[in-house]
Amino acid sequence: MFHKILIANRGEIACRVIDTCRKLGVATVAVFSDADRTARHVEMADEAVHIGGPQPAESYLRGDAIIAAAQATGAQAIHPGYGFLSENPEFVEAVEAAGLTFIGPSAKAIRAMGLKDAAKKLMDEAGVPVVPGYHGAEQGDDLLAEEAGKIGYPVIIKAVAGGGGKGMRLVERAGDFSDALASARSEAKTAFGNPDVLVEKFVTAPRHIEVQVFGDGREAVHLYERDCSLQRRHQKVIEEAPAPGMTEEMRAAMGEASVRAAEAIGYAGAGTVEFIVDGSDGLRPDGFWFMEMNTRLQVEHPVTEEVTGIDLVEWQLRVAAGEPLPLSQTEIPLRGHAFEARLYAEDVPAGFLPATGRLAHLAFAPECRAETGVRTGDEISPFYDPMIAKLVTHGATREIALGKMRRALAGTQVAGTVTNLGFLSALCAHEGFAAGEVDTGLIERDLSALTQDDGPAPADVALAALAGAGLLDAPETVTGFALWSPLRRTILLERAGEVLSPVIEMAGPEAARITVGDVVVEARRRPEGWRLDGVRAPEVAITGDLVTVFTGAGHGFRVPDPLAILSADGQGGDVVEAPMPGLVKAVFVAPGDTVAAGDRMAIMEAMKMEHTLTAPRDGVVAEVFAAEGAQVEAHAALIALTPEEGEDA
Ligand code: MV4
Repeated sequence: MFHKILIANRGEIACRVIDTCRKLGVATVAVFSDADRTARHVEMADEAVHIGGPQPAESYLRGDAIIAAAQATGAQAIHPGYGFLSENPEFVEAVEAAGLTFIGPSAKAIRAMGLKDAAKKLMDEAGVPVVPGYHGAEQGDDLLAEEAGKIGYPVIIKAVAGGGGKGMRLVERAGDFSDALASARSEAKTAFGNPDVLVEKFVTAPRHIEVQVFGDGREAVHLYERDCSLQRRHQKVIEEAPAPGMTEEMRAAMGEASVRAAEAIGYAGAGTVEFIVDGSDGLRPDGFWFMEMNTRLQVEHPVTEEVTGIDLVEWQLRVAAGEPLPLSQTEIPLRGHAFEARLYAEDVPAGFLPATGRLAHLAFAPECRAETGVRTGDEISPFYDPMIAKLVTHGATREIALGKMRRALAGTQVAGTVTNLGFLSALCAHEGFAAGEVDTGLIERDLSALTQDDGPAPADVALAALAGAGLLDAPETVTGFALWSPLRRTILLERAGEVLSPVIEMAGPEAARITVGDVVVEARRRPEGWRLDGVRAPEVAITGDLVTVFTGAGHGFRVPDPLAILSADGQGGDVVEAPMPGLVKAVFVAPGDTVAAGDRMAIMEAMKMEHTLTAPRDGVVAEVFAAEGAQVEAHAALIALTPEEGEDA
């Protein structure tokens, strides 16, 4: 085994590799960009080397700087993680030329699978099922139409240079072929600078099922399948193992085909053989076709680890260090079911746009294995993938593992950025998904229901108001309210560009009525915390001026300083504040009252002296923030006047 390795990656996968290195007694070297100086993977590694600027091209894609870091630190091998340099054959050659070990397949194996067309041909020759189709260089209109007829409709036209769905056209009948061909070609030309297409039999109700393989350079084994059909715009959202509806017969057929694929290219290390599966009529042993092979450890590898009990990173290191495959095919177990949900900082209502922000609070539930590269206080920056964590659950049955995922999602707390947590929860509550009816069209079909955002309920706003008023803590520490008399106070909360103004009316220290719009929420304090309309309040994080209520995907509210709001336009004379901490003895005005400059508005008592607070100018009282009997802090806003008009500078 190696005594020290370098991890040429960042984020959760770098942390994941370091975890296994620790378990194996292998020392670790992290590399980091300017944006990652204090990142979790840097903290976890034994040593860390700075390799450049925040853009990937300036750091994590700089093979030369990474190899130099390995040499300078005495690392014997480089683990590439996924993405970045993981499938770059020139990097593999450079690593080997430097006398180091690349923890992954050979440059030759990566090249064999890198060219999608050549890979299909190779697989066909190795006896791996490939979708029937035409992949020739001749691109004449008539020839392509004739080939489509031979394949049999429906067919799919794909850009040869494509991937990810660009330049793809489904053609249902011969009469539509020439129009579809023209538009696929023009899209391919625009997107890839290459108008060439291929034609394939269209697989209806496609499912994405992939097989984990492991080779030692000569022989290979498989570690069963993962179903990654729950995708949105070719991005995986939830993965699981095993595939719902998989039969022993089909699993054996897919496993054997995948082992043939790996052995055909002398594969070493962890790889994944991706298949497209016809899910229109159950799973059949003759209904799967090779799509491509990924020559790296994949994001979703943990579901395979959960159902096999095998640490795939450990296997990667052992095989790269020259050990034989740790288990033979028949020794590899398959037990229970596992799910992985990808938690992203993204704005779902805005069309799943990547989001950024500082994670003011981050906590995971005990039901899941959370793979993450960030912790509370870290920034989701615009430079990298905005994944916050992968949440992984395992159970004896699919139902149990899914139930654990629902609870894991409900117990996940993220403050400081929007996330796809609500979307993931909606997916896990989807009846079809629960029944195992997964296919690549599920998310698009039910998108509006899955992305419906009801926003916070009145009880959530009420709880945020209590938090904003400093009333979540024990009564002894409460300021601003007398313990014995009903008091009224308006709390300003900002959410999604809107200002909410719930009103709290205290009825002693143990009870409050909170008015949110036209809804009244009854709150009672119990030894274990507040109850709202009889229901135990969810958890709340208070981080600076941000209050996050953890219901659904979490609802964040800014609690602006009333002074800041009211003085934002230079109207500093609008608010009467407490000159010192003390008791509000009397308030003489109410909202709507007209006052003249110098009028007595309230009396405060502090240090056994009375202070009279007067109106700073002529005006109308807008709001009374603290009432008689209230204990207030210095500079607490007590009374606001309606801002004057026509005074814009
Ligand atoms: C297909 C197909 C149906 N029949 N090929 C989409 C992107 C590219 N990687 C391959 N894709 C597809 N190829 C044939 N012959 C349906 C898709 C497809 C898809 C495949 C896997 C996962 C999600 C998908 C979503 C839409 C379409």
